[in-house]
Amino acid sequence: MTPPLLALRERQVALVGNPNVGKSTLFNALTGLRQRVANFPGVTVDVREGSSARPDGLLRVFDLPGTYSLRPNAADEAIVAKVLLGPAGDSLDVLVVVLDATNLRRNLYLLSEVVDLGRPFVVALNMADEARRAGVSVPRQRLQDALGVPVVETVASTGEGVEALRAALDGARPATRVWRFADEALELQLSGCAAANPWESLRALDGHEGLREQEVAGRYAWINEVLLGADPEALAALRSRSERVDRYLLHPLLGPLTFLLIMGGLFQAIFSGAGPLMDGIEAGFGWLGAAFEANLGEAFGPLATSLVVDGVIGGVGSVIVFLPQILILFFFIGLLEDTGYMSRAAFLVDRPLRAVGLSGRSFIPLLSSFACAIPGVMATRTISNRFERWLAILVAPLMTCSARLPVYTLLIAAFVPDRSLLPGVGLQGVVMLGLYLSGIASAVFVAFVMSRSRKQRGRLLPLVVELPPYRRPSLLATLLKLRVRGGDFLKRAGTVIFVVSVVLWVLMTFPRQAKPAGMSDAEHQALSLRESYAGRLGHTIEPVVRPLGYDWKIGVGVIASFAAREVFVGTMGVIYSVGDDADEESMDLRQAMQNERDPETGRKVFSLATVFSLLAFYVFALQCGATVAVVKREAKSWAFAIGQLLAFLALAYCAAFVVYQSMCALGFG
Ligand SMILES: Nc1nc2c(ncn2[C@@H]2O[C@H](COP(=O)(O)OP(=O)(O)OP(=O)(O)O)[C@@H](O)[C@H]2O)c(=O)[nH]1
Ligand SMILES: [Mg+2]
Repeated sequence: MTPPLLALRERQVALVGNPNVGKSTLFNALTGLRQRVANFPGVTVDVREGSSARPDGLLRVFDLPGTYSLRPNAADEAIVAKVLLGPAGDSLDVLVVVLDATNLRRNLYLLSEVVDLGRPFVVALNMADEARRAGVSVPRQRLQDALGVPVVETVASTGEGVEALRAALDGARPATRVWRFADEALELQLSGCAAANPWESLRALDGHEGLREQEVAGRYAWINEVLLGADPEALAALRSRSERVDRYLLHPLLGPLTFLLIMGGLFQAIFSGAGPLMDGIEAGFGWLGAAFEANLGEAFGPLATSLVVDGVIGGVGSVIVFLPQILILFFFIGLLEDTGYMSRAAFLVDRPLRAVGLSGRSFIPLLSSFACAIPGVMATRTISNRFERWLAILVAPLMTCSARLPVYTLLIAAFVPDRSLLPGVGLQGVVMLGLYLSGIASAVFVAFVMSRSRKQRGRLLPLVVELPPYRRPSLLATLLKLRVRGGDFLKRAGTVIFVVSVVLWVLMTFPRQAKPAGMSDAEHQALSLRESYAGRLGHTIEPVVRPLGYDWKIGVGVIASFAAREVFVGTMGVIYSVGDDADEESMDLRQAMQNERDPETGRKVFSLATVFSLLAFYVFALQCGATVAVVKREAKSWAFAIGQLLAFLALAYCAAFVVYQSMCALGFG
């Protein structure tokens, strides 16, 4: 190999610090990437890598989960210890210890541990803006003198001080141990120990009585020394603003009420806010299909035209229509995350969750699952109790993820009357809220049953929820987050849903049926569909789905949606465009579904009972390969992942069956 003309200096840098101090924000500022950040502890649970190339060299940056100590309590903290203390740590050139300048007393503890590792480091005093606003005097100089390494004030969210920090990396060096044992004998032993660094020396002393307590006391004595003269009152002033707000938001009565109002508002917004945009996108795809057919239909021939118009535009388009809703959902979740309200909600639900074997610690993983179960399951790494973590992984997929939103919306918009119950409260929004609540209720139920069935219940540690101060969300940051998530959604539509749509089109189009003389176009269409591969498959499974009120077409849609839930919508899009009577005016998907009739009985296929049976199925079914894979990884067990998949499938089937049969009995069949 020829050596590069200009050998770039490469440095590996890891960001270490307490949870919620702004490590990921700093990571984003350094690398230009978009790691997830939010105003609550435990957002990052994995090591993320990014790099930034500059004329002076390449910076490879690692964003780590937050931790209070290098002696881990939970899986996410263990990752930090593993990286820093393991072989991976040896390749790190610089540790950037990120401190929250408004909360130094607690933050300095971890710093005192990192110093003991004997590695080169620098310190970022982040949240400098909040410290200034609160009038806290940050002992930057004193810290720098005590450690002998650069200490730089930063505001990661605006980028202030980030350049200075980058420049300061050159000054990184190891520091000598900063704290002392009060007990002289211990101190003598520790300093006499020949291990490579103080951290290992401490390990060598393990087993000494009272060692841990003495160590902690020694570290805090140093912290108090550094903080001498810093003004704790000002910090209290900063916190008190949040506490005033919390008097309402954590009130035993007003708190839960506000929580429900916020959630209710969200669903209302999803419906009323997204409508016009969705209509626009729908019209756009309709126009696109028609334009393709009119201009290129001749050149492509009927088969290829059908593939493009019915398969691709019909399938992918009908899913992309839901982009505005997904964006509204994520916009709201983003606001909740960035303000700091999430931790309050965790606090509110801690008590009730304890009754079912969970705790406030499970709240954020479960709430994240409303966006998607995958980050939700990963976020369970912050839960230190093994059984609770296991329970949270088990029920996370019951939370209504955004992939269900298109299915719910399509069915609700088409079949639930758009009636207003109270001023500003629509029936459709209420049904949507009900579906979300059903998911929650079933999760609570499953957790309850599982925690009761366990003979020896694990002791749940008391919840020390950390309530971050309320922060004003930045509109720009929220929009950037939206771009990432909207991009993910479109990527799914462009890959999974695209492929499944094309495959379905093929299954619905072949084998081709010759048109017997005298048969009308519409009859030929129906015959082709019935005799296609999909049609035959659908008819084979029909006996299984009949008791749930589904015809073979719905059955095909449900099966296809095991690839991804949104595929159901795409399938309906393809089925009803392929099956569209050629001579009929093309109509939108909702109308097509409303008008669909059983060819034998002439009854509407989508009765209310069928619609709600479908909704019930989607509340419970775990139709997501990616979730199964992540559950397997996090629970470290295929049996768990497959068992969960099958159990939820059985649950979904039973729920749909009960809903359909009882609604039929009530006359909604
Ligand atoms: N005012 C202010 N807010 C900041 C600053 N840096 C980060 N934030 C905000 O603080 C919150 C936490 O930021 P994150 O980057 O997610 O923190 P983290 O350290 O990665 O947190 P974990 O991943 O949970 O350990 C977010 O709401 C950020 O927008 C800062 O310098 N000033
Ligand atoms: Mg983070």
